[in-house]
Amino acid sequence: PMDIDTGKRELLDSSAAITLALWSRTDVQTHTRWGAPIMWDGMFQAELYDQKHKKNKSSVALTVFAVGRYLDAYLGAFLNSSEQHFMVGLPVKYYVFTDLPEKVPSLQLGPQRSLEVIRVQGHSRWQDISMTRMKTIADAIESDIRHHSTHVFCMDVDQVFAGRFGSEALADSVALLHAHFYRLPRFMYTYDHNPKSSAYMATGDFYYHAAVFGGSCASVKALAEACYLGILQDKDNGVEARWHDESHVNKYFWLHRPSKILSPEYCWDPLIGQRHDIHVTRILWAPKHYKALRPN
Ligand code: 2GW
Ligand code: MN
Repeated sequence: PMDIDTGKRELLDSSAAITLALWSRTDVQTHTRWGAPIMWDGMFQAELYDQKHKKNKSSVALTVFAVGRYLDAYLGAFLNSSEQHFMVGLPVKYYVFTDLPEKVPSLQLGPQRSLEVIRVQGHSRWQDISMTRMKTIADAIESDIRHHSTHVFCMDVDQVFAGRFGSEALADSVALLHAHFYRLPRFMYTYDHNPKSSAYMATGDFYYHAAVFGGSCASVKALAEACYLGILQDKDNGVEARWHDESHVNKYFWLHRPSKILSPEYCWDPLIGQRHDIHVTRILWAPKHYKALRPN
């Protein structure tokens, strides 16, 4: 029943609206109270989004960090699966950030798809590997990405594409519902609750997962810069947010609401098991091997 509103909003920029009202989901929340669609399987026609984005000449950058042992453990499977499923039919440029450029696996890329390897420093604390991504992403968008791509997605490497992750996911500012929290009451969201941290928030709309976020170059750059400044400010104050960069991402999307939200189908943890509202899995979390992979 809520899809009529979603349909109206999408009508502004897409012919997909016509079918949205017909192809609805009634078992899940399909739009936010500020009018952003929440993309669930069955509420859109993929081909219409593809047509629109080809016509608009959309192109997509995908940034991924593979530092230290994460390179051998995850990068090959991430890239191979993304060749099968990520934005197929649109120009895609991968940006692989690593401290081991010579170890990046070579792979056969599809037409209009390219890959650039950019050297970054390793860090002795894993929290810093994760948090300094924000500065690197902001710099790369400014110097390179914005000249080649209209949109950018930033992803964790410890995951594998398993189904279409296509142009329906594109919008000005895109956040992802965390698979472990989407059905939990708000008080259980693990926001940063320390008033001394710049990521502090007492409440929020949803709990978002920092493993996938995206949007236009300008929006993602603004997010990455804001998160990085928050992280620096916390360091000055001798605090660290509860879930590192993810806490800052949640704070940012609370202050700057996303224009599109992806359902947990877009980044599902298979350890959760079967859920009747998860009709497809588009990205799956890879198994974690913390003991072996985390340096400290
Ligand atoms: C991370 C933790 C412990 C030891 C190593 C690393 C590590 C991370 C690393 O050695 N090399 C590396 O390249 N990374 C990158 O950081 C890699 O892209 C990885 O996917 C990302 C985030 O680390 P990850 O995937 O181990 O952390 P998760 O899955 O618990 O991620 C969530 O929480 C993080 C903050 O703690 C981030 O916000 C992340 O975006 C969230 O998905
Ligand atoms: Mn991860």
